[in-house]
Amino acid sequence: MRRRMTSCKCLWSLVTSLTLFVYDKAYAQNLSAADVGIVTQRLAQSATHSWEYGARAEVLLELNTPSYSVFSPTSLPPPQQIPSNLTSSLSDVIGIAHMIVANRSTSNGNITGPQPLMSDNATGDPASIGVAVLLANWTGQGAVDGLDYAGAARDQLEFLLSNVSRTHDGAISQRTDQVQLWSDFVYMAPPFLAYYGVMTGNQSLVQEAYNQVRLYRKYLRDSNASNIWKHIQLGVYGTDNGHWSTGNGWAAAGMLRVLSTIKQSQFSSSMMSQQQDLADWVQEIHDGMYSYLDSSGLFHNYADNSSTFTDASSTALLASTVYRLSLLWGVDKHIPIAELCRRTLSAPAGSAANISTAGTGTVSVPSSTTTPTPTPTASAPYASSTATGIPGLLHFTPDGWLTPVVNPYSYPDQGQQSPESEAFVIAMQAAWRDWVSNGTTGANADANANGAVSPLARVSWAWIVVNAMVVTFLLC
Ligand SMILES: *[C@@H]1O[C@H](CO)[C@@H](O)[C@H](O)[C@H]1NC(C)=O
Ligand SMILES: *[C@@H]1O[C@H](CO)[C@@H](O)[C@H](O)[C@H]1NC(C)=O
Ligand SMILES: *[C@@H]1O[C@H](CO)[C@@H](O)[C@H](O)[C@H]1NC(C)=O
Ligand SMILES: *[C@@H]1O[C@H](CO)[C@@H](O)[C@H](O)[C@H]1NC(C)=O
Ligand SMILES: *[C@@H]1O[C@H](CO)[C@@H](O)[C@H](O)[C@H]1NC(C)=O
Ligand SMILES: *[C@@H]1O[C@H](CO)[C@@H](O)[C@H](O)[C@H]1NC(C)=O
Ligand SMILES: *[C@@H]1O[C@H](CO)[C@@H](O)[C@H](O)[C@H]1NC(C)=O
Ligand SMILES: *[C@@H]1O[C@H](CO)[C@@H](O)[C@H](O)[C@H]1NC(C)=O
Ligand SMILES: *[C@@H]1O[C@H](CO)[C@@H](O)[C@H](O)[C@H]1NC(C)=O
Ligand SMILES: *[C@@H]1O[C@H](CO)[C@@H](O)[C@H](O)[C@H]1NC(C)=O
Ligand SMILES: *[C@@H]1O[C@H](CO)[C@@H](O)[C@H](O)[C@H]1NC(C)=O
Ligand SMILES: CC(=O)N[C@H]1CO[C@H](CO)[C@@H](O)[C@@H]1O
Repeated sequence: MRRRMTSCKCLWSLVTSLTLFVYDKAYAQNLSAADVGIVTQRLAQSATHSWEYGARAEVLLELNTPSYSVFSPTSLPPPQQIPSNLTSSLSDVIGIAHMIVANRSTSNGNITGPQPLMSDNATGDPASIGVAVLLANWTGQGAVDGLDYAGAARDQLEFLLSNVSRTHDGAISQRTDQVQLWSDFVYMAPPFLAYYGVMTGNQSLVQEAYNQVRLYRKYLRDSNASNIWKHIQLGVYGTDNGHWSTGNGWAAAGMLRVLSTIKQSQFSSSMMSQQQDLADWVQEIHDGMYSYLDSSGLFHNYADNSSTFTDASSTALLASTVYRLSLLWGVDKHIPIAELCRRTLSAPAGSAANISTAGTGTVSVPSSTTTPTPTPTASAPYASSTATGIPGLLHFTPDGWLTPVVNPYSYPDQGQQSPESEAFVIAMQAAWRDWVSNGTTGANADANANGAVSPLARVSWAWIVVNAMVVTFLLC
């Protein structure tokens, strides 16, 4: 009797821990703080281009100092006096602004007057660093290091508004040598224009941010391809009529930044229709993009061209925008599919993802193996992790690079180590964390006509767990 009790207890705890393990692995997948710490390190080591600095500054705010990100539900501008418990987490972002402003004269050949924050043939890209520069000005960094952050931001603004060529209807070119529009621009320049307008109380700049988005959508949206955006239009060379997935992600993410900047600003109540448009245009991209998602849980590099390789980079960026749209505008339609994408990107090696069949999408570890419980090599918090790799994850290399990814310097080609993809992982993780802490709204949204699936066999798993427990109970 005594022995029987003991073995029953054993069996009971085995069954519960096994089922909880399976449940956890299948449905509670997320990157650990140590994993994100490694990704953060890879980004810090590799970001050297203007837009990489800009994206890095933005995602560091979102991850480590969310109250200073435009996605904070608090009003903009943020407090001028940085609370003492935030100086440390803000220091990397202020450091980026410092390094860029200290070097901009050298970078631009010692010219004075209107100029980008760093020399670049892409006109919009340096402006992406402008939000960090405006923040450095606003929080009084100039009094500490003697740099003129406001002047640097003003020169960048004037350069964009006055020096760069435009289309006849006013869209600012993304190139210096010809008038050409790239979907990427929407993340780079409009969020800076909007933030500048809010910081200086200049509503026409906020309106200009909106106008640029509206014009870019006018030229790039493809009504022949479910309204997703073409990559590059106009110009005498370099047009790309394809629907680059990362470009659609940049566009959605940029629109959300503008939307949130307006929403949290003094202009919120007088710019309601602009906010509604921006939210609608983000959803329009989601509706189109997710209808093309590959059954592996990743987008193809060109969303609607299944002969192009699958790309985890755009998959991460777009997932981040789904959580943000839910948080900002209560649109939960694509939450279940974004959750499948996020779980796929966070899954242990050996996992199988298949999201092809409506209602039965899964991301699960193979039940036949006893292996790969990923054991991160460090447990330190995000910024100070000293680990060197992420072993055992399906979509990361052992040293922490997201894979497979597009080459960020040659967009038709597959790449190896993409700094921007590391930023997108952080954006996804931060947005997901905020969405979780706000109550995971939409997690149970129903399947919809665009291929989204309900968050799976949650019910079936509950069924298995309950059965296992009942059987064990009866046996005992
Ligand atoms: C910083 O301190 C304030 C109180 O002064 C507190 O409300 C806030 O949660 C703290 N933030 C962090 C990140 O510790
Ligand atoms: C400063 O700009 C120069 C010229 O563009 C560049 O070679 C150098 O790497 C930059 N320095 C830093 C710290 O970015
Ligand atoms: C810019 O100024 C620095 C320091 O005065 C000088 O070393 C450098 O040669 C100048 N660059 C150009 C392009 O004139
Ligand atoms: C801009 O383009 C020209 C011509 O292709 C190239 O020589 C130059 O290095 C580019 N400048 C930057 C900052 O990328
Ligand atoms: C810079 O910050 C000051 C407050 O310290 C603010 O009054 C000014 O408008 C800011 N300038 C810009 C360009 O944001
Ligand atoms: C910007 O435009 C002004 C006015 O036309 C011109 O003087 C200046 O050289 C231009 N600056 C750059 C960096 O192109
Ligand atoms: C807003 O900014 C634009 C561009 O710098 C400027 O021309 C305009 O005078 C500003 N408006 C106000 C009210 O400051
Ligand atoms: C859609 O296709 C039609 C017919 O080929 C073409 O005339 C039109 O320009 C296309 N629209 C876009 C946005 O490419
Ligand atoms: C997912 O399942 C569908 C239908 O069973 C199959 O055609 C597809 O190849 C599978 N995809 C993956 C990535 O396993
Ligand atoms: C799809 O991609 C393949 C591989 O890059 C390319 O050869 C083909 O032209 C593309 N198809 C379309 C319709 O763009
Ligand atoms: C959290 O959700 C509520 C509605 O459920 C919403 O009003 C609020 O703005 C959300 N919080 C954030 C951070 O967006
Ligand atoms: C926000 C959240 O749920 N984070 C979890 C991610 O996974 C780790 C385990 O790897 C948990 O400890 C976290 O709580």
